[in-house]
Amino acid sequence: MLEDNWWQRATIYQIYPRSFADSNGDGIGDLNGIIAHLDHLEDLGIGAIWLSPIFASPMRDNGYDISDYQAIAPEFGTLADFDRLIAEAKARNNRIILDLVVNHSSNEHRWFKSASAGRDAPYRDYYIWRDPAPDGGVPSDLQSAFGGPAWTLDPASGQYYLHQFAPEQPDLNWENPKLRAEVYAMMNWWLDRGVAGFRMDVIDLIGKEPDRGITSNGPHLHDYLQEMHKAALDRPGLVTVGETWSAAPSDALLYSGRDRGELSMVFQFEQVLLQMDEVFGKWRPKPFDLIAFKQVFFRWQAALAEDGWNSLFWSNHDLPRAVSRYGDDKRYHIESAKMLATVLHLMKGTPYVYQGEELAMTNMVFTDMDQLRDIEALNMHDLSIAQGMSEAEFIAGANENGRDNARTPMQWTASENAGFTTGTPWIDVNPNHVAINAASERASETSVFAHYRKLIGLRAKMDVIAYGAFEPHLEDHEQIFAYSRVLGDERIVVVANFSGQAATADLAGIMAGAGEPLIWNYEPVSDLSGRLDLKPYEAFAVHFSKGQG
Ligand code: TEU
Ligand code: CA
Repeated sequence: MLEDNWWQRATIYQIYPRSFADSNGDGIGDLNGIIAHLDHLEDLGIGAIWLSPIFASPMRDNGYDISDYQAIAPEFGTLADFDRLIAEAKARNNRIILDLVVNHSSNEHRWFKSASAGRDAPYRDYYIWRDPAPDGGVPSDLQSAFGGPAWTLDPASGQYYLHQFAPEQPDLNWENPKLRAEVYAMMNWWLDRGVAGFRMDVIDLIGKEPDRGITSNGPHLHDYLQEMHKAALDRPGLVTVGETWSAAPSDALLYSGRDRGELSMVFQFEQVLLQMDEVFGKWRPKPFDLIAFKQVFFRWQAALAEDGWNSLFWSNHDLPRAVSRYGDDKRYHIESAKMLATVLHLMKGTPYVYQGEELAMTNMVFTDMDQLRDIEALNMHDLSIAQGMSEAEFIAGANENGRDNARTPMQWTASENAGFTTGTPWIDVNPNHVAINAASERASETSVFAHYRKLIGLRAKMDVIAYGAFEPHLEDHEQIFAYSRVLGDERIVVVANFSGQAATADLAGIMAGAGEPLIWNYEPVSDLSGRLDLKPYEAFAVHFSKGQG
């Protein structure tokens, strides 16, 4: 049966506001900059924009540390600018999704300032405080995601507070019903202003029970989400996507099952986690293993076939640029970027495009620690060096996987600072903007941008892409990523060479004969009747319907 939520046909675009477009020359992207570029997203066919946090914040983690949930960061603009953004987006059939960061706040939030006043302070219970261990040290050995202990001592009260990220990001206490009610009221305030929904930062962590060593997937996590749904999310047309690094497919069914009353979908990260080293994590990445990588997607597609809903993404503001990580941004830049888009956008689920991905923007080449801005990289640098990693290896790891790769400014034009700002950008612009930029991509019918636009358009009009069943092919092939989508008498076969070497695929058993070429990155292909020879990063989809083949 076909479901009919707009977000099951739409493609969502993520904007990292600080790096998207600067309208006033202070070197920092802002809301007016976004408004000025909405036509870019309209051309692409985007149905909703997820904005990384735009709220008041000391910006220790670029807005993932919020000091006022109901104010816009002054460097990004005003509430009036935001209302205009909603209206201008709506005029282009586009919607705005906000980033809800409620596992933690900033230490400069008025709640935390009040809470730190003393053990009896009115907001004390909005956060998580524990006495020191008998030896005076940290209450437990929980570690922060950015390195170091997850507890920091508040000297005034003699207690430690919990922070799963930086010390400037104290964890909120979801066991406190007053905190929960206050979050739901804040959500309703934004929804009443016209936002279409929320991306929920590390939402799998809100049920933490630090005394039992539980961080993700706490016992009350789903109770809280169901309560949140009743209090704020039960509105027609609303979309929600939870960021859940801990989720297995069985968890995704709990979050996104249609009768669960929780979320629309979650972001899952199994394909990212399997690339990480046991000790040094992403700073010492493992060699890429396509078979294991495919297995993750095939497992998720199968598990959410009847209930729940997948989100599809290669990159975001925390991950390296897709074409650099999974393609070849030197020898096969255009081909591999189109291949990646093809593979992702024809699976079942809602695709997400991270700003610049549609231009095949690449990782940066950082040569010096001074160029890095990310709090995670700066912290992990010191810790990794202390653990015996060399300076050169850390920079190499940061170049491959550091979060700043995704945060270099959007490349609008070939001119100075890529047209991002007339001032000094807060982080270096990638020098390759002279060749890779929106102006040239939009002017070409064969660009990566044109390829994304075509894929997004196909999903919007073809039921088989939005709702067709997923069938994996060639699961043990070391170079090829292939699958079918099937609905009624229709079948789309997607075949992609995920490698820089020629590859051969035998799909004769899948569907013999001629179909209609749907999309390709070398030459159109219509015939799957025999062995197929694919060029490096070649990818195409063929559409078969009744009467053909
Ligand atoms: O990310 C959650 C998270 O776990 C990441 O910090 C992840 O560990 C890291 O990127 C892997 O290298 C979310 C946001 O997306 C991220 O930008 C924030 O820094 C973080 O939460 C804290 O709010
Ligand atoms: Ca600005």
